[in-house]
Amino acid sequence: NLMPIPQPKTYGVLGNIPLIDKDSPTLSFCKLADEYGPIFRFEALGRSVYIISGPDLVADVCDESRFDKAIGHLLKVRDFAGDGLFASLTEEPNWKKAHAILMPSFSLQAMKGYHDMMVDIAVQLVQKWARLNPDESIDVPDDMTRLTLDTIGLCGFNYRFNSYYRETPNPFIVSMVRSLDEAMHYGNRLPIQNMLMVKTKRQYEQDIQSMFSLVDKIIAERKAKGDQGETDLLARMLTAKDPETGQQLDDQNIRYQIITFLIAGHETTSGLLSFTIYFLLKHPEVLKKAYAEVDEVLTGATPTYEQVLKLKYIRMILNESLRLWPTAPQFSLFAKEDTVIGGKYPIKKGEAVSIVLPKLHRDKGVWGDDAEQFRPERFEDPAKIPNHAYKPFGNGQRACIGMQFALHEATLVLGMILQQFQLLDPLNYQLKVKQTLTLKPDDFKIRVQLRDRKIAATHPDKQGEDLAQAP
Ligand code: FDE
Repeated sequence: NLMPIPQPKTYGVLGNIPLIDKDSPTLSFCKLADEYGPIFRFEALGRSVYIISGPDLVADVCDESRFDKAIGHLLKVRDFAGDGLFASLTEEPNWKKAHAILMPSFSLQAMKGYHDMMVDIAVQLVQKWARLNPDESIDVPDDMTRLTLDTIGLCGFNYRFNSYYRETPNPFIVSMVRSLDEAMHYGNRLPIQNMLMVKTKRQYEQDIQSMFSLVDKIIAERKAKGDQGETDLLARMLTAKDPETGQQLDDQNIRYQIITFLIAGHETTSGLLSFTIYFLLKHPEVLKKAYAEVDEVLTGATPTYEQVLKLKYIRMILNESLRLWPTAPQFSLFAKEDTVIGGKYPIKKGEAVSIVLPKLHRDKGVWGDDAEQFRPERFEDPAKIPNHAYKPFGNGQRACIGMQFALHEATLVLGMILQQFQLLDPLNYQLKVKQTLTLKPDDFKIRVQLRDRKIAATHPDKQGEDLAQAP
């Protein structure tokens, strides 16, 4: 009862490449899935991958005894993220070591230690918005990227990117975004095309060097300063030992981890916040409930750690936003042995599958006929969440280590925004999704109005001030 796996039509050596929009591969895969179903074969320049979006198939490939994370699509990213957590194979020694060393830094408990730093950066966003003139609009993804970059910089390495003090993105980010973009496009070009793109290649190499030099400087400065009781990720990476081997991370790996956290920790979370604001703008009934919760829970000038945990409805809104627009929209696995999935599709040892989340997350069979609708109430009862049709943070041991971090940060920031502002949509924004490696609403602008003009936000709060002056 084995079934052949369908494949769209091919174009010579290019295989199926002409069928996808190179600037937005995931959305192209979703469209192809409408046509070819929950599994189809995709061929590109002699490589092939099965694109999967059906819940029963996903349940099978998420069985860690049969499948493990694949990195074929991340080979270029390894030029700058090396064998850091995100781009390494599970069997590489540095994955296991870094995973063991860094897990405690990302536990729910550990968020308590980051909370004040997250507030410090969120206050900067709120103050910027509070000081805008009524006719000035906000580029939401831009300001969210400032926020998430500055947050991971401060919590991770006690480094201030100070993105709210600059008009254009930090040069580090320009390099990072350009390298990621090149890494995404590289694999879909013919080798001869890549060879001819001399300028692009030179720029790419320069970008990587400039990322390395900033990060190496951060590491060297910390080492020179010596241990002064810092509790950030960097301190942990420099001192903690892997409980199993007793070994520490080496300097090159620490560099890769820092770049990894900057990549993984900022684009994804800023996309999440941007899509969420979009959904709130377009769903007044949800927004009303969100205001009610925020007004009940957030009683002080800035939220406490405990208050953030009480913002249950905000959490549900974020979950629902990650369902419809999972900002890390795809992840890949390979078969450890020959196997069969969904009871009928044969996958050979070493073959790769890739899960397209936006399609999986809208499966009507699992989510119901209103699967396309934004309805946070779906997440009311955690027991009712269909786990194999909801994977915004990936799967198993290779799932997102930053999940608690991203959710605490996003809940906190949304809470603070709603506490202070009325959201306005004077341009009646129509969603256009843009893909880099992650998804974001493109060219998304809003306006805001202070809900209460005498609010604390216009006066820097004491706590924020103290932090800003901390050594
Ligand atoms: C990871 C991750 C994932 C998986 C991928 C694969 O498998 O390939 C996913 C899906 C994700 N992640 C998602 C997400 C979303 C959001 C919002 C986030 N994410 C966020 C964040 C933050 C931070 C810091 C992070 N994140 C990080 C990370 C890392 C490091 C990783 C890797 C892990 C391992 O070990 O592998 C991830 N993340 Fe995330």
